[in-house]
Amino acid sequence: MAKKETSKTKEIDNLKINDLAKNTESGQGEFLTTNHGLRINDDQNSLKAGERGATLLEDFHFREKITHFDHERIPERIVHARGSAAHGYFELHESMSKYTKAKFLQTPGKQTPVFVRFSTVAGSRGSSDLARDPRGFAVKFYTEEGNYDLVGNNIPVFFIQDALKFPDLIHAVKPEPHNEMPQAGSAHDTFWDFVSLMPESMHMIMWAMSDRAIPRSLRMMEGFGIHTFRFINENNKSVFVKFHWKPVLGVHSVTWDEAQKISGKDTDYHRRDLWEAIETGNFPEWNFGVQIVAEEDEHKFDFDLLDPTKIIPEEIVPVQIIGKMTLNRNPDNFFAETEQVAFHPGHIVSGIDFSNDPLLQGRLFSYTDTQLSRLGGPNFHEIPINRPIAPVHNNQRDGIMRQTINTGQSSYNPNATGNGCPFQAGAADGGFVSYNERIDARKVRARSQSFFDHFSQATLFYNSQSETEKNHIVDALLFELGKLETEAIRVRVVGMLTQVDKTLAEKVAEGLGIPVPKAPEEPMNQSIPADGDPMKFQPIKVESSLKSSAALSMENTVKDSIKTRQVAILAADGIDDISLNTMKEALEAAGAQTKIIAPHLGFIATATSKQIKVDQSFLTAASVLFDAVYVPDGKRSATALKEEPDAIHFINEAYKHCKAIAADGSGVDFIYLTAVGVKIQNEDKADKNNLATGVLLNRDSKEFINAIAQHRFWEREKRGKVPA
Ligand code: HDD
Repeated sequence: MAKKETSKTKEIDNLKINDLAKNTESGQGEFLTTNHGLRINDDQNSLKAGERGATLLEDFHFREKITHFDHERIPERIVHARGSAAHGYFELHESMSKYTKAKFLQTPGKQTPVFVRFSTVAGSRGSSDLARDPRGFAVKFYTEEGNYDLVGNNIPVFFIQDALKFPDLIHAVKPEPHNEMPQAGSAHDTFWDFVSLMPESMHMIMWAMSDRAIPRSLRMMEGFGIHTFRFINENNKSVFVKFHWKPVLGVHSVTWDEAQKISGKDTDYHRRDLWEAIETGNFPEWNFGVQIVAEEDEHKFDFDLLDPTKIIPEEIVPVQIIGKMTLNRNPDNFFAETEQVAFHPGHIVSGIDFSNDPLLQGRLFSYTDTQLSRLGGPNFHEIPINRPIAPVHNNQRDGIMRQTINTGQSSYNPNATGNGCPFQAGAADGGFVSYNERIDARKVRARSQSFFDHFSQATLFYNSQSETEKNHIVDALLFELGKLETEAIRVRVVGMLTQVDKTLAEKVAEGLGIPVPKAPEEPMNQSIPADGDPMKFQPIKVESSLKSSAALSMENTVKDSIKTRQVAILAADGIDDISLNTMKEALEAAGAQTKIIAPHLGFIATATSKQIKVDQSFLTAASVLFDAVYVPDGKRSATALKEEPDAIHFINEAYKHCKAIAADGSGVDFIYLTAVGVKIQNEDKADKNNLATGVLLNRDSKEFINAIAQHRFWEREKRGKVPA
């Protein structure tokens, strides 16, 4: 395989990596010292009063080492605690100067360093990567004008419309307070109780119950800024903008059965996948897109642009691709970088501004506030991963763990003692000026009537799904609601589903064994002011002008590549050399990664007695960790595999999860032994070697590559699964 660019090669150009270098430390070739620089002579034994005596208080090395250890942990993030991150750069391809004066969006070819952290929302730091959950997609651009953070998710809408409800949402979804269960899961009473009383969550629920909430890889999911933001140009003219990240490898997910099994087989599945892709030079890439809406068009949609439970369908406002982000370097130190990075939607640069989306407005308070307890004080901006590459000069001083040594007499403004420095910057010098939006309003605790359509886009999303995707939503709802202890919550949720789609509600009701509730007559929205008219706060029924949107279905994603796909090759002694090597080479040439899985570790001997290194045994490998499986020819090998129940299970499970399977020669005999073999011989005979089933009984690498690129053969779900 050609040697690829390594994860370290771009760092020369990356200003942020150069900046971090000031703080990196390696003990290579150095003496062990205390934190104060004294060389340590014995790090094995504490200082004692005699060999068998008590430890002496005098032992400063012992005290320093243990004290530091005792304080190594910091509070995990209140949400998004579980995450993985990487460095990279964003390259602009289309100038946005017409819309924004943000410097990093002016000149095509301009590269801006980024640090990106992906996360799940509900689970703790050590929870499984494969929880059903939205994924955080937080990007810190280190621009020459200061840090710009785009703190989004892989789902373009949110559960709630007003940030005041965020603590309620999170309390509901986190493990229940009395028994701290379940970990990293929404399938419990408090979450669905909340949802059933918050009709505005229904659109997000559709996404969260779809396979989008269980991505195949962090590299294969979209990202969204969610809120409507503003761009502002040199002439102070503003447009509304929504941000999109579109993965070059397409949007792909696993199935829920797989997700649950992966959680047991490899809790770090996504973290490992991201890390390994970067280490092997398969740098993850996303196209960056914008949807631009002229200010005068603010009210032309059948939803409110300020409502974070709504998308602007791409059919109505197309996504314009303006650049690409590439992640090409893993962090050196998880804690220093991934754990200590502090994102904030309020970190913006001139040329970008907020809208009045009430969710965004509330977020602007929360993110700095949370860092105070998480990172311990107001100087978290000095932590290397957080400090901008733009210079920082102001009159903020002191505080716990202050690093900067501010010189001079003055720390206030205006001042004469410091010659008036640091100066305020005029707009021409890049000084940030808030968009001078005209506001003429009463101070009220209220919500606009334009926010009360809670179902039309939930319906739009559901209608846009393929049949398989719809079935998976039904299954997910059945799983989640099936875990509830309180029947009344199930009934309320299904009542809500009747507002989204009648058939969906019927299928879920049937699976739960309950009658389909009538459309709810009770007031559904609980946030009714005591003196308000309840009818004013009821969801409004709106027909979406769009019946379906192709961009919402993962079926329509790009399926033209098998780059970084993991292919298991099941083998044992006696494997046929040509059958193994031709397929392996073809797959690797197409960018896939192959692993030899055999009954034991070490080496196996081919039919011509060549020694082949085994990558994993059946003990540590599992089909759920692979995208496809190949069984090469080789009589003895096939006979040995037949004796291996795990090998048989491997095939059955890969089939159950609709993955591409190929076998050659005696490998086919082995396949025939499995439940898959019985099935294809009985039912799918006509489809043998047909792409509809994705089981290829030959060694045609082209066909196999094409099959893997299809990601999954959902057709099989209709034919009935095999036991696995
Ligand atoms: Fe948030 C973290 C994304 C609403 C309060 N949020 C956090 C992270 C992401 C998001 C990706 C992790 C950042 C990282 O990797 O460090 N949050 C969102 C999105 C939202 C959203 C896409 C809705 C559109 N968040 C939201 C609201 C509030 C918060 C309404 C509070 C009013 N979020 C926080 C927080 C966190 C956070 C408590 C926890 C850790 C942190 O900020 O740094 O402040």
